[in-house]
Amino acid sequence: MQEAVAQLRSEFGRDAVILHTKQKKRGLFGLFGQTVYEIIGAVDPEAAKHKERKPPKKVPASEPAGPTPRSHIWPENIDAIYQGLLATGIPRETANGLISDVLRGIPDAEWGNAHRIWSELANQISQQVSTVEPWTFEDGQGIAVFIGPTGVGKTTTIAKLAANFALVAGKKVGVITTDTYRIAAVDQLKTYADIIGIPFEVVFSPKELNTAVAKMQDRDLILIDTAGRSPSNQLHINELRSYFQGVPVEVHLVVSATTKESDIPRLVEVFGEIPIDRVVITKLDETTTYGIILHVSKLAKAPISFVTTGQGVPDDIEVADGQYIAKLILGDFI
Ligand SMILES: Nc1nc2c(ncn2[C@@H]2O[C@H](COP(=O)(O)OP(=O)(O)O)[C@@H](O)[C@H]2O)c(=O)[nH]1
Ligand SMILES: [Mg+2]
Repeated sequence: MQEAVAQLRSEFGRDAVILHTKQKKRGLFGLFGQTVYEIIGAVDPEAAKHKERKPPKKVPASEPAGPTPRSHIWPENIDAIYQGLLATGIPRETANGLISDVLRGIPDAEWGNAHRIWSELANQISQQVSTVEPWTFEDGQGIAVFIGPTGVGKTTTIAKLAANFALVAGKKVGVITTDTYRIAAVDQLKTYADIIGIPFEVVFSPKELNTAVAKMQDRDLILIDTAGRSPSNQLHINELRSYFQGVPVEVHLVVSATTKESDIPRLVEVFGEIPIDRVVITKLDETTTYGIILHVSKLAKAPISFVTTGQGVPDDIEVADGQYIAKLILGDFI
C-alpha cells in the first residue's frame, strides 16, 4: 500500500490527495491472482490552481490534423476537459454528449470546479458503459461463441473462462473450435482443454457444430472458438455467420483495447452482421487510453461481459464493471 501511495505521489507530485483506497483481489472470481490496491487520488485544487493541466498527449487517429476547433459555448476549463475526453479515444459526439449531460446537472457556479466535473463524468460514463454479469446458468446451459479480428485474444479468453468456470466455479465446461485454418490454432485450445480436463471438439462445418453441441448437452457452459476474421473479408464473415444460424448461441465480439478509434465503426458494422450479444475487451494492459471501450459498447449496442488484462491464463480476466471502466477511461484526470 505504501508503495502505491509513493507511486501516486511520484506521478502526481506532492499535491496529490488520496480520496479512497480499496484492497482488491484480481481474477474472475477474486480467487486467483495477487492482491492489488486501488487508490483513487486527486490533485489538491488549491495547490494546483496556478498550474496548467498538461495538454492531451495523444490525438486519436480519426481526428483531422491541426488544432481541434474550440467550442464557443463552453468556458476554457470545460473545453480543456472536452479535449481530455477526446484524448482518451472517446469520439467527438460522445464527448460532447457527456459534457452536456454533466453540465446540465451542475449549477453554473460549480463549472469551475474541475474535480466536481470529472467525478460527475465518471458517474455518467459508468452509467453509459453497459456491462453484464457472467452466466448464472439459472436458465440452463450457456453457449457462447467468440468472434473478432485475428490476434485479439479470442482463444486465450476462452482458455481463461474455461479454467475459471471449470476449476474455480466447478461448472461442467466444454470447448469447441471452428478454427481449422491453422493446425496450431486447434492445438492451442486442445492443450488448454486437456490441462483443464474438459471435453474438446473440432468442427469443420455448420452441421458438425450442431452435432458437437448436441454431444455436450450435459455441459453447463460451451465455449466456441472461431478463426480470426478480417472485417474486410465479407466472404469469411458470411461463412462465420452460417455456422451459428442453427444454434442458439450468445455471440461475444472480442475487441482489443489497442484498436484504433477510427477502425471501430467498420469492425462493429461488419461483425454486427452476426447479431452481437456481448463485447469482450482484451489487452487493457497494452494501452493507456480506454475511450474505445465506451465507443465500441455504444456502437455494438451490446453490454461488455469481460475485460482481459494480460496474457496469463487463467488470472488475467475480470468481469466488466461500469465504475472500473469509467476510472480506466478517466484515469489520468480524476
Ligand atoms: N497483453 C495481452 N496479451 C493478450 C491478452 N489476451 C491475449 N493476449 C495475447 O494475444 C496473442 C493472441 O492471442 P490469441 O488468443 O491466440 O488470439 P486470437 O487469434 O484472437 O485467438 C497471444 O500472444 C496472447 O497471449 C491480454 O489481455 N493482454
Ligand atoms: Mg485463436
